[in-house]
Amino acid sequence: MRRPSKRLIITFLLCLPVGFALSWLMMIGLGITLRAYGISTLTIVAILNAIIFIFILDGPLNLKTFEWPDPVESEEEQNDNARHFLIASFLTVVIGGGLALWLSNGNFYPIAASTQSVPIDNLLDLHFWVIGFLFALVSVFMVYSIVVFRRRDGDDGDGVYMHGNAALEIIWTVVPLIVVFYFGYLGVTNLNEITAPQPDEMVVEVDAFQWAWNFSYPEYGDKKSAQLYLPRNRPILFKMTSRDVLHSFWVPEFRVKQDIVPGRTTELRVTPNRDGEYKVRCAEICGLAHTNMLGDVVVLPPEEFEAWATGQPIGGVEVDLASLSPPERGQFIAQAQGCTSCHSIDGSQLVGPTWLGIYGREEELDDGSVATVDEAYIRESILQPHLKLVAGFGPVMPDVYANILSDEDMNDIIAFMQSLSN
Ligand code: HEC
Ligand SMILES: [Cu+2]
Repeated sequence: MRRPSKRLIITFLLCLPVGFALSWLMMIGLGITLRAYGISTLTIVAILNAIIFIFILDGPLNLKTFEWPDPVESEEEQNDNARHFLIASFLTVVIGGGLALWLSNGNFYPIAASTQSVPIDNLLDLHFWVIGFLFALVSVFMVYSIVVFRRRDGDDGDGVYMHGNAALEIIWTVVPLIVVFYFGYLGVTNLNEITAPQPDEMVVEVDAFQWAWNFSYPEYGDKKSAQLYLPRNRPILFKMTSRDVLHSFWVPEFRVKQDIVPGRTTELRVTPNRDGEYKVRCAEICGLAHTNMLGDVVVLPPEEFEAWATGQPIGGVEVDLASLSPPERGQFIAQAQGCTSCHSIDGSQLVGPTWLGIYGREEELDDGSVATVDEAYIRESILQPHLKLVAGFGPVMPDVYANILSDEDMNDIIAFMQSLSN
């Protein structure tokens, strides 16, 4: 085995600080904090980087023998090349810039309704600039070459054989490296910004299940709701749990998104800053009716939210339940609670049995017995959904309504079902 030369050892020592700097940047870029991985990991990565560095310096680049190539073209050819290069560069800038402007101003995003949207949208706009430029760089030079340097009639010659271009290779390695690190840095600082705890946060508990959402407000005596009402400009801390499988909480207008994992409480911070009605949707495919896992999100001025949270009517947003007839109220509650994403009211087959003609129906159960659908049966089906299963259906109805629906709610739902059987 050859002993390492003195030059190699000196280069290695010189490379170490560079390796350290590079590794540190890399870790920031990947969002890994030193706190989590410690200085020893950094050292190992730094030494690896230094070794890679030496291989580059000592190998293909071989600094000792590196020389800039002499131009082989005639002056006329050089002028010609410069002209082509200029035209293609000009087209790249124009097309890339145009594309970036169009992408970042083209109204491709939903309305921004939270303070967290601002840094996220800015970052995305920045990406569009890089994407526009890269797209133009590749496609303009390619299309230009295909068109301008195409084979003419009678041209049977071969192309010039070129073997590498060290200067170009260094540039197209170093420039993207810096860009990627810079974006990594932006990503970490943005993530820190949008997940930082805020003063005066209101906790809203999110209970996700196949296939609906429930929200409760510990600050308001554990008020529960199937729709997410939020006050404008108050930082919200969502504490989210799942009853069954993986779900993901996503209101596109708020931009941020967070998985909900059974057995764990995950957190998400949002400060809604724009009144309006939005939808929360599940962004993790979670079973048959995943696409129906939608909930209403209503952002209100603080006074109106206060009214809602303390059980008073709020102007124009919520239906005044008291003014409705029992079947109308039942329909409203069934929709608000997500029952109708599994139970159709028109006879079509969804995840659960249709409610058309349900009242008084002779229902065959999966143990072979037959039950008549009456008030007691319906109550039992809602309060203990898995006690008796309708033949042909699995135990997928969420076992959650016992502490959400009041006795009156259930009476209204029963009245609604009766109205579907006349
Ligand atoms: C995730 C889907 C799902 C949701 C949401 C759901 N159910 Fe069900 N439901 C089912 C399935 C599946 C069955 C049949 C199996 C069984 O009996 O549990 C069922 C059965 C029933 C039955 C018995 C039906 C029959 O024909 O015998 C009633 C009554 C009922 N659900 C009421 C409700 C009400 C009220 C709500 C809302 C508060 C609701 N369900 C929400 C899936 C769902
Ligand atoms: Cu889901």
